[in-house]
Amino acid sequence: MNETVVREWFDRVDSDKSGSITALQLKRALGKGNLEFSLSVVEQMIRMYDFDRNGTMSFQEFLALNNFLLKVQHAFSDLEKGRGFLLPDDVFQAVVKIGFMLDSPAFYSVCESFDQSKNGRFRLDDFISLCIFLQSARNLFTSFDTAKQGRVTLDLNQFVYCTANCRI
Ligand SMILES: [Ca+2]
Repeated sequence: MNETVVREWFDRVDSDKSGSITALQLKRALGKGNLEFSLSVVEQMIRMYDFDRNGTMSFQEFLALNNFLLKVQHAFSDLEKGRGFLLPDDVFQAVVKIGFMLDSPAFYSVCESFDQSKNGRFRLDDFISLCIFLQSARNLFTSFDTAKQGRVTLDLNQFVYCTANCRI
């Protein structure tokens, strides 16, 4: 998708022509593309790339979000094999493709929490929600891992802050 196409989409979603997209506008637009997310998932999407932290998406911020969503959608389509859903093993391969290396306990807990219908089948919106969670967790982790050692020490307040920010 080139920038002009994204610009046109952005302008359509920005129905009140304010120059930025709100969570509700984005939720409606994704719903038209058959992607149904709860408002809290859409808010989390915005938080990931809301660089100026004003709660809405400017076009530049939206470009970054769009790149992430495209990467996630490609990983999904590479592995769904025409079924329209991924099985847990496919989800594992797909998240590796996107750049997340998780061990089994971490991977299976994430799978369990995003398997909305509890049948081991991940549709595109489940998979996107799962990836949004992982990306948000990584962003938060990175913000605490200031020494870049792949390890952080948190006190209870920081731990509560992290879990509250990742909950979707
Ligand atoms: Ca913003």
